[in-house]
Amino acid sequence: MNDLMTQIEQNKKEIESSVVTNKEELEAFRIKYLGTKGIVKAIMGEMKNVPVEQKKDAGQLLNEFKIFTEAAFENFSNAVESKADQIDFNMDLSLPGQPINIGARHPISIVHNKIISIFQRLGFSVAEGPEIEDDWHNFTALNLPENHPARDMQDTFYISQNPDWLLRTHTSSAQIRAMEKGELPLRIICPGRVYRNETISARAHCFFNQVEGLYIAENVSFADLKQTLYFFVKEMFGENVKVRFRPSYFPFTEPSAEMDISCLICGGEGCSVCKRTGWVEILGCGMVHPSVLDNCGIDSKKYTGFAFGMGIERITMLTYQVKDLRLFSENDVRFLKQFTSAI
Ligand code: 2U9
Repeated sequence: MNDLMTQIEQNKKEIESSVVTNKEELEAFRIKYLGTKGIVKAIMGEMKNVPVEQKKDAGQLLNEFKIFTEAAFENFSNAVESKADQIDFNMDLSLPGQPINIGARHPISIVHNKIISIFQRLGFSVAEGPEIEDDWHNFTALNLPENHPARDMQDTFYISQNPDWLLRTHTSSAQIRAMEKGELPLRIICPGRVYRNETISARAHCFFNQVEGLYIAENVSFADLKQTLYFFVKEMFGENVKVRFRPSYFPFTEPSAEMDISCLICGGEGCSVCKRTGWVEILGCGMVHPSVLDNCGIDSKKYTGFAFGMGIERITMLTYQVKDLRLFSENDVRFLKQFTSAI
């Protein structure tokens, strides 16, 4: 036991006077004292020679020594690390730094920003709403009452705690909320993520992004709608792109139309992208249905309005020739780093 105490005391003194200034010395210290063949282990091995009645005291002494040695190692280690952090004033500061990978904006964000900036120049402001909606704002207020057949095409996900809650199928719900505030005239665009209960494929996903627009004032006409969308197309796709409107049906607009642009790939000659028609559909639009205005407390005798909606993924696919929708949400950097934007 006395022998053990002497050994511990000697080693403690030695540790206290040790000098560790760099990583090599730190490692040498660790091996000497804390390694598998180190002094702490060796002294512990001598426990077997200690008489039984002294084993408890000896064990305590040994444990204290182990903690003392480990603490010393920790202190030396911290000192060496902080020294490594210090600036080396002899280094050449004129050398180029390590390149920083700054990444790239997501193609959906690039197109989203471009669409928004075009409409902002026309006086539209951005309005947002919740992604978890209630039945009224997503369907009923938009002339889609319960059991309306058009609900079938917009099947979505419901929240089990409350059958009235769902994931919005379009950003029209945000527009309903803006209309309910009653501040007229209203000129807004609503970008955002929307959801549909679809089987995922190259052409469909359970979520995508939309930009919808709404202009309500006195004497707003279909001519205003057409001019606004002409301006958008020219700014978005260039001066030479042609536009056509086809009659359509949406429960929330009357009359309704779909707008096509001349194919960006073949210029209207016919190719695989436009399925040899020379035209590609880019958005839906129409005059806001009077019932929708009335549902939001707006006098449909005094006010009229137009609305339009487009899928950002669709516009992005056309702009960048992306053939598979799933690429936008897979987060594969090899795909994402190919897009550049000034915005
Ligand atoms: C209010 C009233 C009317 C918005 C409109 C469309 C036509 C349309 C689709 C385009 C592709 C949805 O993303 S998509 O699948 N949208 O065709 N959207 S009119 O009409 C509104 C909106 C708000 C209060």
